[in-house]
Amino acid sequence: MLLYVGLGANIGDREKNIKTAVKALGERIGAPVGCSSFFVTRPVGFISENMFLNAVAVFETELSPTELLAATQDVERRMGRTIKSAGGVYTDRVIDIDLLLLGNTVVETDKLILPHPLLQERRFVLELLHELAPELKHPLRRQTVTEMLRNLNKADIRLLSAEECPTATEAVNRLLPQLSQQATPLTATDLYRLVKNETTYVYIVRDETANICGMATLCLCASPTGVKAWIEDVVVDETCRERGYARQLIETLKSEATHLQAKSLNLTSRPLRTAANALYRNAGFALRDTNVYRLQTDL
Ligand code: PH2
Ligand code: MG
Ligand code: MG
Repeated sequence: MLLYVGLGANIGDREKNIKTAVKALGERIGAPVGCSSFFVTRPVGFISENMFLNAVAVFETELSPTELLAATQDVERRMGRTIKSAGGVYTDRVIDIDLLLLGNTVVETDKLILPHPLLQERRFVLELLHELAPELKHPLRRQTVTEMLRNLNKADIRLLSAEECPTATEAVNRLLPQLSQQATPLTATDLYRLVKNETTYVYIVRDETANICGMATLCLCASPTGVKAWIEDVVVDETCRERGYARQLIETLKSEATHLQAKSLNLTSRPLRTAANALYRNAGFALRDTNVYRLQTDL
């Protein structure tokens, strides 16, 4: 049966640790038949300055779930993994070996759960599993790895509330330089004033771990010919690209503008921003045949 194993290390020679573990497992449980690339990932679920190196490997094995657990734990111990977790809190580790999937096996004891119960929530597992087996099905959820990854890529997009301003300021200030080199940092009070402004709506994008990784602003502009909505300051953090967040953000803004009864939804984008422009066109925005004038001062 095919066994998918998640490997992680965040101290020592991380690459060597993972390679040693794959080799040791191969000798104990059966031949390795594939290994993903190695990814550097931020620690998830605990705070540490030591980044992880993660990989997923697949083995052909005849062993039972219990035998597999004993084998992986033995390899971890031999490699110097002493503490599993301190009082339920994750700790730095030279190696962590997790049993992810064993064919269609479903097991639930107090020692072992298969498939791995957090599989569908962990990007550092799904992205790597996706390299090896995009169409592999989760025996209980009946979803493929591609589908689980798509679920993970669903951004949480909501209006920024006044209460969130103090904690969101730092993240917003990380995004601003990606919008414009001239952008000056905001204080929590600046952000609070924006949020309190009745014609300004600040939307925040959060990933699956609730990290702020994007934003956009909808500005309502009322005039005698109706309310026009303008999209301003669309940005998705460079570390979170290729997850479709920008597209989801624009779709949210479209539906919000409709709810706010705006007569039109407008945005400007420089011609050289080809990726952004393609995204806007795909979202139904058309280039307007109009001249845009801007006063040549520092106003
Ligand atoms: N493993 C954990 C907890 N957090 N974060 C990353 N990035 N990679 C891991 O392998 C990992 C983690 C518990 O096993
Ligand atoms: Mg783990
Ligand atoms: Mg583990």
